Amino acid sequence: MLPKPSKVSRVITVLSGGVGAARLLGALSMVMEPSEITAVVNVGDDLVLHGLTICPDLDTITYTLAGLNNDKLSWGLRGESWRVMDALEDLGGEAWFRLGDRDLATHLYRTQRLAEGATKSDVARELCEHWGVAVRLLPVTNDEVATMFDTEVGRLSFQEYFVRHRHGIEVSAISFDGAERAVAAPEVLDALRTCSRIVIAPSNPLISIEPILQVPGIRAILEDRHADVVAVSPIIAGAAVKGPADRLLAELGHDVSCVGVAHYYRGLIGTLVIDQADAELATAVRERGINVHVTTTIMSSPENARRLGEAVLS
Ligand code: FO1
Repeated sequence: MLPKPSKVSRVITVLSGGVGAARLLGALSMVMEPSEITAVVNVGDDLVLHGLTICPDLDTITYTLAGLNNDKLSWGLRGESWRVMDALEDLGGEAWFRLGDRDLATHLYRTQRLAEGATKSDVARELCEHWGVAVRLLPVTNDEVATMFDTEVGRLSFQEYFVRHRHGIEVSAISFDGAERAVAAPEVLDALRTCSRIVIAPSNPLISIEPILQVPGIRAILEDRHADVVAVSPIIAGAAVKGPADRLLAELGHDVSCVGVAHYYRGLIGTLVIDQADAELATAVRERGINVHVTTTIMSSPENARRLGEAVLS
């Protein structure tokens, strides 16, 4: 009798937040077939504002892979105008979370489709098809998961902390409302079980990756497959490339280094990709039973991005 065909395919699955993940997915698309990449995307930053459902991480990735992202802001669309927000501000409306005129069309479209009974997964697929994005984007769940911050000024939603307070206030705890009841979206668990490699993007471990891990079933798959899991450290030389990862790690008692990242992901990863600037920390990571790959992890040029993509696949 012939042996059963292996279920493992060549595809890779990337646990993804916003900007760092978008860049890594772009880098991976340079070195492998984009259609063989699945991104499982955080929805803990999502919000409903002006009656519109906004999914920042899904949109940042879609816009970036479509070549439409606003490089200057690192969110939203390039060539954007702000007439609606300016008019809203003029009326005294809520304008702290800036939605560009063209970006608004995405949120109008999503909200209409959700009202018709579509899911966030459906909308992500439709937007990718529209803009020719071949990477498969899967929101981790179609249920509501809200990342919440206990802070010195009270309990805040993600965007209140991140945008309204410019992530400049002290955080004492982070929680994920709804996560324990959430059901992984169609294809998510299957993608994680059957891919040849799972990658954790250089996104914020505490607020971009953790809400994905909190959805029932996901952490267990990573634990089971940890030898096949590669993470890219978002901390380089003791600082975050972007955003508040360094500040939050320190405030919540974690070591602000790639060793701290290795410790945070203990039991979940087999390999950590760290930056050359942290080469001397490789031994400390290895002592935690994790393989280390040292390379340039800042994707500041297409050559660097390609090298990181190759490192993640090697
Ligand atoms: N970030 C800001 O700093 N200010 C904003 O006004 C803002 C608006 C915004 C609108 C749509 C969108 O998809 C993202 C937006 N972001 C904005 C980025 C977002 O707050 C964060 O970068 C992510 O949630 C963190 O990954």
